[in-house]
Amino acid sequence: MKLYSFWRSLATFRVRIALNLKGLAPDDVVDVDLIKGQQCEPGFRALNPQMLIPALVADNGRTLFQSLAIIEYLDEIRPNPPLLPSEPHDRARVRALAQIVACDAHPLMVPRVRNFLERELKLDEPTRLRWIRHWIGETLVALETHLSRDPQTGRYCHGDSVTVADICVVSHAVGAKLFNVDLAPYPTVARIVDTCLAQDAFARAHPLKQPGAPATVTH
Ligand SMILES: N[C@@H](CCC(=O)N[C@@H](CS)C(=O)NCC(=O)O)C(=O)O
Repeated sequence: MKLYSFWRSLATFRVRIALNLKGLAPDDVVDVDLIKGQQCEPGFRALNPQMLIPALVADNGRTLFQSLAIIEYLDEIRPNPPLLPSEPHDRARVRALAQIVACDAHPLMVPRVRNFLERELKLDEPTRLRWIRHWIGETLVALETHLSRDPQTGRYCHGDSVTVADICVVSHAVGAKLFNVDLAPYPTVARIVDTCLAQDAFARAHPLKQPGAPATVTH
């Protein structure tokens, strides 16, 4: 397997966590520098016309894209430990929590959106940061409300086993920290995130642990 990755990419962070949980290691990790705009270069564009990472070239040579699709693929080829519960209603809840992050929140803070706010709409940096922190906060409120009131929340987002919901919630919380958003007002989210990040599979996948990452980030 070959993973196209960048230290700061939260979507690739999700895939790295899933690979670690499954005990899978890509043979090759190719750096796509999002700050330099390498995702838009012809070579990568040919691989993923959407010009986004992650992309995963599977052992059969076929290219997979979209983090949630890649994670479900990994779950299907390597079913243990499972990243989705077995009962349909539970699966829907886990997928819904994951999609709050991956489908609704994350797209509002990716480089292409931030670049558009800066270059086309001419928004200054404080205003762009306000945009990002607003959507991070709205998402944390939604996650905290769902997780704190639902008896199905356990040690993790759903019961006492890690699921794709935890992978996504951790990616959002780590993104929040990169943008200096305090998690203290969201105690259930913070507890689950701390529990996950205490595990090697999550900790090793952290953006700041990847090659090329700076020691600290302010936003
Ligand atoms: N929904 C996609 C999002 C992928 C995505 O937006 N990736 C970001 C990095 S986290 C990216 O490659 N951005 C490049 C850009 O915005 O130009 C997924 O979950 O894989």
